[in-house]
Amino acid sequence: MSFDIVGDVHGHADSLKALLRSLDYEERNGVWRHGEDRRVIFVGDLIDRGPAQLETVAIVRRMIEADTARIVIGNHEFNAVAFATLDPGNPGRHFRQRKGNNVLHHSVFLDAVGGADTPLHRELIDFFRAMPLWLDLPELRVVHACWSSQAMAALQGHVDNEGRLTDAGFMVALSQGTPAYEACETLLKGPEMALPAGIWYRDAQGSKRKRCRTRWWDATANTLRSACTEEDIAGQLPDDPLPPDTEISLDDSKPLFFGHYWMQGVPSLTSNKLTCLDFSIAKGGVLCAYRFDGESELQTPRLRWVS
Ligand SMILES: [Mn+2]
Repeated sequence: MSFDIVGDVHGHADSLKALLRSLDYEERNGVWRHGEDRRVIFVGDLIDRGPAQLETVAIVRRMIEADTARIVIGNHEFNAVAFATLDPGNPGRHFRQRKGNNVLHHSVFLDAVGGADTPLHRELIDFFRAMPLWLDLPELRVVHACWSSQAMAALQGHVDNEGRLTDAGFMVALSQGTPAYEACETLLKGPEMALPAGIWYRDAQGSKRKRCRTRWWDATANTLRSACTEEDIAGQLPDDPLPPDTEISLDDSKPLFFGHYWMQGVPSLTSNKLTCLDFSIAKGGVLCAYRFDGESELQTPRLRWVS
């Protein structure tokens, strides 16, 4: 089976259509499909930020229904489910509270569906809930942010045998502080580490952060300095070993594709075993795909992209 794995789309439907065209897909009877036996796999984060979120979701949904595409859930779809789901432990409140930045960052999507809790909103939330957390196919693996067998083990009993959270599983996984919640954070946002006392930075939203994402995909990144994804502060960090609870045992026994990390510049492979496909279409970058035909070592010319 051959696949074209597509990075975070974030509402950029025109770029998605251009990318599909460049990969020799065409739209027939409302569904994008390839003439030969190829399917798309999306790494999640279809929504938020971009201008055509509903069209993006509609394209992907029709492809999934026609079995010309598959998907894993991104943190933005997971957050959308949390925003739409009442927390029985806090009567009247949703798991993701409907205030402040939670509303601001989601407002284009909410406006597009006609507001929170409208029939279209509920319908798309059901679509998001049916997305698996990961895909483990015979030839390759896909996850939104980080492949972690520890996180997957922590979700045992909460997911079905296709990696989808069950209804009961969602109620646990949406509850902050549970092992299932932490496991979803790792899979969908990637592992983080605490910074040493006194070191902090401001994230893209201007918030003060005392934790940073780690370069979990690099087996040699085993010190605070080498593991920190924030280039601006990495140089201030000591070359001390990572705290043991931040370690993720890297498993690259099959080709692995992920998104989420807002990579910059001309797309390149993360390594010849695994690669990030998020090249920041929503921040002036490109929408990137990898054309996979069963090879066990990834090849740079198989990266394709459109701006
Ligand atoms: Mn993401």
